[in-house]
Amino acid sequence: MINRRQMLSAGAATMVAAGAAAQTRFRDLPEAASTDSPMTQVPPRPSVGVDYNPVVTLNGWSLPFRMNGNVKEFHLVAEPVERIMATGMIARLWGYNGQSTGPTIEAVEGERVRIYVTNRLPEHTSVHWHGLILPSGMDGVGGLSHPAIPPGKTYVYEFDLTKSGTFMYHPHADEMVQMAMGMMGLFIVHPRDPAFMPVDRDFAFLLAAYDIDPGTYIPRVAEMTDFNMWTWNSRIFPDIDPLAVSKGDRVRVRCGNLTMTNHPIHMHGYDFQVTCTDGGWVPESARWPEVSIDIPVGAMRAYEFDAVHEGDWAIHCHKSHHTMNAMGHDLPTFIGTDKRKLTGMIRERQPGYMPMGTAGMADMGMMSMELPDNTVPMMTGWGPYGPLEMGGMFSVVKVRAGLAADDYSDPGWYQNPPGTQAWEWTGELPDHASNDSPETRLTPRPTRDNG
Ligand SMILES: [Cu+2]
Repeated sequence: MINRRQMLSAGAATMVAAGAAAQTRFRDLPEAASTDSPMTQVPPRPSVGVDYNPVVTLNGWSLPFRMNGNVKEFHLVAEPVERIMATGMIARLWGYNGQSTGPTIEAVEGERVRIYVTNRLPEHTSVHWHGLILPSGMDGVGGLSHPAIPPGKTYVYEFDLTKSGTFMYHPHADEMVQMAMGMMGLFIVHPRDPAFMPVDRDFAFLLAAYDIDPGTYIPRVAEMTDFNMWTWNSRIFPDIDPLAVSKGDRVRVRCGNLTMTNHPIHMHGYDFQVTCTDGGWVPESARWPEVSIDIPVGAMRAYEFDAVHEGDWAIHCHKSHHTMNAMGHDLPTFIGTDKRKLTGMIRERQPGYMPMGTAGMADMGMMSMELPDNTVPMMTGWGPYGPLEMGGMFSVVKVRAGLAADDYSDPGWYQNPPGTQAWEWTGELPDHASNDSPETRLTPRPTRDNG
């Protein structure tokens, strides 16, 4: 393997072939691909190396690679980036290759990878390959595994991918600041046997939380708990792309959590099973059905389902303040109050003032309030029938018949077949039962009158 002196000199000079098994042709750095687009970029199937069905990173992309002999080479660049979190909101973050979150690294079980990491940050960094089994010196804990990568330098990580699965990467140097600034990415290792756990669509995203005050651009990096931007791949609803699925597809959704709290991800319309964690594949006998899957801090979960139910199905974090965008939490509750007198007094000074929150907070989703620069409404997003009153960690799984295999574009809103949508009742209402007693009551068995 690489010794420390080689590691330190790898930035300026080219790497000497590391390890007996590695064959190299190129002696220069692989090109560092970059993108300034926050849109989902569906990766092409690999044209060299072992074939696999690429992962689709929501509002993200996969890092191009080159085969250097039998080694798959990548070039990650840690650098300041601008991320459009949603229309009207830019975050000045740190990321990789032009974006936060960073590009997804995809490779195949059994391959050797060589990952060049160039540090264009103003401070040192490192890359920890979360969940991967590798030599201690490649583990990326600055100061423990190797010296942290100084600004301007390039280090090389090289290891064999001993198992397939769902992993991620992030710095392990000034970790609190660098992750609060958006430094993270997915690392997917496909099985060498294409017949093992095949799926038709394979989606992936990382949960990341930021604290960006309205009107500002840079996250408050010392925040511990009170975040206001709950993102998937550093995007917030309504600008998280939908998950377009063709009816009948076998679908996998992979999700990793690099925030400071857990996120119960709930998907409507289906039950599903967790098939993979960052520890490996879950044996079939150990899986159980779920409709919400809690993603613990610093963990990954992948679940699978057969897309047999057509429709538009919400997928979201079930902590309801995580499906909100920037909001003040110090709001008094006005539900049930009569603000008419107060409204009159305020309107004397500010004509057109509208009281809000007296019937709930849904009116905030209906109104277009004047906002400071560079922020987004707390709840937003419109569906075909009105405001969704959602932000943050929310998207829609859109299952449609007959989508082409490589078509991930938004198919628009689902047209519910006649007779399959809730409707307004305008007839006479039957009596409704009511109960003001706190005591447990046994419900009588239904009486049958059909003989
Ligand atoms: Cu959440």
